[in-house]
Amino acid sequence: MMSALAALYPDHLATLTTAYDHVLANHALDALIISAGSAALKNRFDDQYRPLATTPAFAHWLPLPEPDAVLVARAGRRPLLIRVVSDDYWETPPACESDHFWSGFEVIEVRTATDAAAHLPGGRVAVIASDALPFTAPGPVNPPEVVAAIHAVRTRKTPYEVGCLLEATRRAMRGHRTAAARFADDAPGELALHLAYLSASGQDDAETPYKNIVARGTHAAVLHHVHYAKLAPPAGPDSLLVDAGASCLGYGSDITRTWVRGDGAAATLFAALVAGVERLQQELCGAIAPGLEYEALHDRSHLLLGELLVELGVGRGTADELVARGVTRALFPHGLGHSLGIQVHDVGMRLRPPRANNPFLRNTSVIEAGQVFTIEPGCYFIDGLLAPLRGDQRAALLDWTTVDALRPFGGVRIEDDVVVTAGGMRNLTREVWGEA
Ligand SMILES: [Mn+2]
Repeated sequence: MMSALAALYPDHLATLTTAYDHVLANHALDALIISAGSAALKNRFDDQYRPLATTPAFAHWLPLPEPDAVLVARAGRRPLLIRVVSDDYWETPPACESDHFWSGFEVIEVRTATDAAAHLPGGRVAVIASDALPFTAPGPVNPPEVVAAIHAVRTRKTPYEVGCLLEATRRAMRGHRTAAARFADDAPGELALHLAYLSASGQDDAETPYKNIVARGTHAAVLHHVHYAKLAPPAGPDSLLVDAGASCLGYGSDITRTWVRGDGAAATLFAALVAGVERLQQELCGAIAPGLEYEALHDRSHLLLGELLVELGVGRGTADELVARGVTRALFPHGLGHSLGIQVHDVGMRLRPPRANNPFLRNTSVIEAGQVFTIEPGCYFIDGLLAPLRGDQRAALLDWTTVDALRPFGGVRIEDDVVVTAGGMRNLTREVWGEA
């Protein structure tokens, strides 16, 4: 796997060098200085540090998780990497998973973070940094127009980046399969399921691209449920929602699956809801094509959910009515998806705000080949969002007996990661699911 990624890396580096050369030329710069970031104290009274969260622009160039490293992108020249190599007998930076990238850089080693300053170029430079620099910046820090330009570069993934995301997907899928099997088998508490996921996907908690969401029953109605119950709930009909990814060389996958246990009318209906959301999720994936507005796909997901609710007897009236009167938005209050890459909510694809009725939509771009994003429709029974509907004229648009029967299951979300191609899309998640 690593050798296949290593083979793709030179082209990634060449693409990035060319793209940065354009950014430098367009902004009258000779060089861009990108700081990897420093380890941050947990709080000012503590002497423990959080793990380094590498500046994403740095991670775009190379997967080196080293505090205080500095990358210098220079017009028409090989990039320069300044490393801080000290004799620290307390700790070492995490080992790199692969060493395929070294030959792409001119490397200088210094003893302290402040020593890096002596090797920085002067002249027309700008600095990209996610926190305080250990030296005086030789140019403006994070000028917005330059930040926007390098974010735009990140929206078109290279084959190397897609390869990293595919491997991150494989790792996550091992975790998802294991969590699903444990749920079907002895159904332990959320904490045990989370730990089983970490073990099967081969990562420590701090290495996951985002905090795993592991939610059973009503907890699945908490969109970001990360405070895991330590005990299993009492036996009975039950659901499990796992929204979890894995990392590979700085890139993260983001996958959600929902499972049901038990029989009986309510569990059977919830299983039909899960199957229905999965079906509409697949229909949305199939509709992806360059030139389409992502927000149009989001709007379409509401119409499809409206149809599903009517079909299952949860909704009354027509799908159009359920959408127009905000019922689907009470049941599915988040965005259809977001850009994915080095950051789980990656940059550059929300250049304009969404319409007012899609306030949490993180992707408002026109779909283009090379983009990677998630498609993650859901349907949840969230008391705080249902209460206003129960209390006004819209109450007639839901079958409340059915809603109350489904409430103990919390909700469903199905999420895949897709790469846009010239003719449509490649679904990394389903591809890996099919490999097993
Ligand atoms: Mn997501």
